Order: sequence, then C-alpha cells, then structure tokens
Amino acid sequence: MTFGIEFVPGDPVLKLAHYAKLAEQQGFDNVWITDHYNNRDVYSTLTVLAMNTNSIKIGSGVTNPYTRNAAVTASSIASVNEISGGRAILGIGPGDKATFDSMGISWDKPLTTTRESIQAIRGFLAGEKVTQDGDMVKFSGAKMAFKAGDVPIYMGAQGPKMLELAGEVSDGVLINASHPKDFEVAVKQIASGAKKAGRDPKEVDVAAYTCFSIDKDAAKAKGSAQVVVAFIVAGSPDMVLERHGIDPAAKADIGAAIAKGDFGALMGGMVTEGMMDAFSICGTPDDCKARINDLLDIGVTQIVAGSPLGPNKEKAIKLIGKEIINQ
Ligand code: F42
Repeated sequence: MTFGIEFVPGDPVLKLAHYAKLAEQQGFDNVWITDHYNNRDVYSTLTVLAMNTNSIKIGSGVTNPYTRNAAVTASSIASVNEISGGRAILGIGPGDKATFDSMGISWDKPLTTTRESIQAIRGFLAGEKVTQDGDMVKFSGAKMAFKAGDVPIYMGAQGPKMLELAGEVSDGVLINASHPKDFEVAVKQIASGAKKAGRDPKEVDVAAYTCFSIDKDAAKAKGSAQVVVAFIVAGSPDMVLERHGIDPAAKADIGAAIAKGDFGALMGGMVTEGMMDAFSICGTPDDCKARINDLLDIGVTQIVAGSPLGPNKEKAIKLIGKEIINQ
C-alpha cells in the first residue's frame, strides 16, 4: 500500500509546501494537488512543492483536457518532472462540469476527450511527433522540444465506462470514494478494462481519494468532516446514494442547505451517520485503520487522505504518520 495526501490550492502555495514537507517527513508517498481555475494554478503549486521536498512524488490530482490543450499539459508536467528530479505524476480526468459551465466551456464527450488526450500526452512524453485525428483531439506533427522523462498517468474516474478506460490506458486511478461497497464495483470495472487491453489489472494503482478526518477525539474528527460529506452527498449520482441506502431525496435538502449557507442544519442532523460512513474515512486512528484495512482487502492499493484531514491539518498529518503509516 502507498499513502497519498491531497491539497486544494485554495490555501497559499507556501503553506501547502510546508504541509507537503511535513507529509514527506511522515512517510507519505504522494502529494496530489487539485486543479480548478478559481484556485491557485496547479503547475505553479507543483513547482513550489518540488523545490521544497526531496522524495515525495508530486501529481496533479486532477487536471482536465478542456481548459488546457494536451500538448500544453504534456509540457507543463514534463517541466515539473525535470524540476523535481523525476517525481512528477500526471493525474487527469474529464473535469468539473460546474466550473466549466461558469467558464463557458461545453463538456462534450468527456470520456472520448479524456481517452484521446491521454493518447496524445503519452506520445508527447515519449518524444514522438504527434499526429492524431480523433473525434475531439487533433494534432498534426506537434512535438516537444525537450525530454520529458518517465511520467506515470493517473485518471480521475467514478463512472463505469471511465473506470474501464482507466483499466485500459492508465497507470493508476484516483477514485473519489471511501467505502468498500464502491470499490467492490470499481475494482471489477478497472479489471475488465485492463483485460480488454491485454493488461494485468495489477499494473493499475487503485487509489481511494477520500474525505479523511482523523483525531484522537472521534467527535472532533466527525465535526470537521460533516460539511465535506454534505458536498459529496449533494454531488453524488442517485445510483451511488442508493448503493449506500441513502434516500436520493436527501440530496435536494442538503443542496438547498448548502446554497443557503445553513451549516447549522447540516451539522445538526441533516448529514446522517450513514452518510458519514458512506463518504468518509473518519474518527480515531483505530477507526481509520479499520476502514483502510477493509479497503485494502477489496483491492485498493493507495489511500489518498483528502480534505479536511482533521480539525487541525498539521496534527492530522503527524497522527496519520505516527499511527497509520509508521505503526
Ligand atoms: N475535477 C476537477 O475539475 N478538478 C479536480 O481537481 C478533480 C479532482 C478529482 C480527483 C479524483 C476524482 O476521482 C475526480 C476528480 N475530479 C476533479 C473530477 C474528474 O475530473 C471527473 O469529472 C470525474 O471523475 C468524472 O466522473 P465520471 O467518472 O463519472 O465520468 C463522467 C464523465 C461520466 O459521465 N462517465 C460515464 C461513465 O459511465 O463512466 C461515461 C460517459 C460517456 O461515455 N460519455 C461519452 C463520451 O464519449 O464522453 C459521450 C456520451 C454521449 O451521449 O455523448
């Protein structure tokens, strides 16, 4: 198993560099930085992390093929790879529809666009002259003018077809989920894609990109994760809610409370125990370890601790290091 940590560059980059260094010291293997236009730029952030760490791998978690052309993405991640001495990973997914709507970008054929972009990016990273006439991605003889080195490509995916594609073409999948029930389904879909492409499913690193909250006091850990879980419920497909026995009608109520900024209602019972269990790894170190072990049994190979981490980020990173990674 490897351990990763996710940061949203909503915080100043130097603060994230401090957390990333701390994570490296605690034995984390990977740090992943999210990509949304309204936060700090992902590649600037990765560059600063590269300059402030020595061994931890650093990845985009995840960029998308709509706001940046595949050749630009290849150049950006290859630059980070050079700066970091070969520690870069490219995480790419179809992107976040809500942010695209506000940017005036239409989310046409997200799966096809992701597939064709990865194909082109692999060509650029391998130093090839890329000529491609896809449905969504086209190049005519474009080529990087510098050597990229070896950069693994991970995909952000949840849907059945995206997971199959990840099994076919990626080195790893970052799956926004926390519960064994979701991974039971996902691992099969990834394996089916891998087999279709003649690959061993074990070649694909299966990462649980989770809402994670740890504290010696379980109630405090839960209190920090409730709002994050509310956002996850509000954005989950009905099929996923039903898989966890959650009435999809609750989604509208939670969405309305979020829109009103009524966090009192969210914390006061609207976010149920069942929702917390379905959509977070949360509680004391022992609680978190128990859930991690369940996920590993099902085929997860990387745990990525995502927001909020805990009531205090620094303490949470140290607690994960001491009680889970180095136990
Ligand atoms: N998105 C961001 O914008 N920024 C981030 O930092 C970010 C991080 C992140 C981390 C982990 C993770 O799992 C996801 C993350 N995302 C982030 C979201 C990510 O970019 C994707 O939006 C999300 O993972 C995609 O969700 P999905 O796997 O459910 O895929 C969508 C597109 C979907 O509908 N998939 C369907 C499926 O079954 O998998 C397939 C849809 C399909 O086949 N479409 C056809 C096609 O060609 O695209 C077209 C069909 C038609 O009718 O036109």
